[in-house]
Amino acid sequence: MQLASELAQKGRGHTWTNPIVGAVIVKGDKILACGYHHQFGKAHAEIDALAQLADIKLARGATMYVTLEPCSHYGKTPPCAVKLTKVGIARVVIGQLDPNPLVAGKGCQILRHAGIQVTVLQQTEQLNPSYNFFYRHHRPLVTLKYAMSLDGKINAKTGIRSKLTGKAAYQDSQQLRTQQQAILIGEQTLKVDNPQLTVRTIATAYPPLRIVLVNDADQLDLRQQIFQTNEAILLLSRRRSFRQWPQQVEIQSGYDWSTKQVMQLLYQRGVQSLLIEGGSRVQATFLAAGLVDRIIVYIAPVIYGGGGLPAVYGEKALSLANYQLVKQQQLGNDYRFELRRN
Ligand code: AOF
Ligand code: ZN
Repeated sequence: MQLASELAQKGRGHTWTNPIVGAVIVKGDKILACGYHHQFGKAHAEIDALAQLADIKLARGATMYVTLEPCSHYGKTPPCAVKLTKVGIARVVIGQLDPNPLVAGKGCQILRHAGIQVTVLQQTEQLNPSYNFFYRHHRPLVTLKYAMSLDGKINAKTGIRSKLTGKAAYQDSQQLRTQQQAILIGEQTLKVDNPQLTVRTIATAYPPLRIVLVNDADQLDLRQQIFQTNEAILLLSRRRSFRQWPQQVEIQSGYDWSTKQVMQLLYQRGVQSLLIEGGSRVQATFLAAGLVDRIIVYIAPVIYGGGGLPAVYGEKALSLANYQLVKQQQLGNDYRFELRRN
């Protein structure tokens, strides 16, 4: 299973909206074949492993270790569970059950029904945290990320962009973006920071969808940097929009866009992970709504003193009692803290 998990990792970044999955075929103490899910729409890990066998007859009586329950449905590909019964696999060891309701236990049923011995371990959940979260909670896994000064400010003066952190933290935040299917910011951050919200330093097959929450989209300045790149943008505007938008922009207007509405929309679209990147009020709103699952904070060794906005700016104090500090590290001259909800 350890080897199957390592194989699964090779597909990381190429399989969305599908999970990463690895599979190993074993007989006695011999490894006969290894496989993984290479890319969305392509063969599943089980089928990839079977294809690596020198002869398909070798599958008869063999054991397959697979990091996720074999599928039971006709999707982009036919059901793997059925295939395993046909080639005569004798035993399947499964890393985790598939939370996707299309499968969810039905894969195991098909295998057991055909007389295959099935063992389910709970060892591979950490391979696909947002995939699992999405199907269990019916919303994306939400990460909040911000950089702040030693005195908890995001800028030196309200209304200006301040460069807080160094190169290593920048590279780390680019890496973080590659793992997200969507990035969300508020209107103030769009205006003040004028960000691109793209992944620039790392090649990525699926650039995150860029989401901006605004009051009146028709008042936005189309010269802002976000509109100068081709990656998809989703504008969620409270006021109705009548404007002609550039082709990479999708507009949804005429709703309040409560945090709940945003989550519902993203769930409907199959967005499994969301990164919130500012500003202070948006962050406070999502935190207060109990919708933040991970918090990543970079702390830069500066003190802004009087001016500037606090990193989280809401009405009331928020308890982080059910969060745990899972990682702390130094990145250049900055510090990075990561908290997760229990
Ligand atoms: C994968 N790769 O190795 C396994 C998957 O549309 P399809 O046919 O590709 O089906 C996607 C679903 O199949 C996926 O959500 C998951 O439930 C199941 N298993 N998917 O992409 C794999 N084993
Ligand atoms: Zn499958």
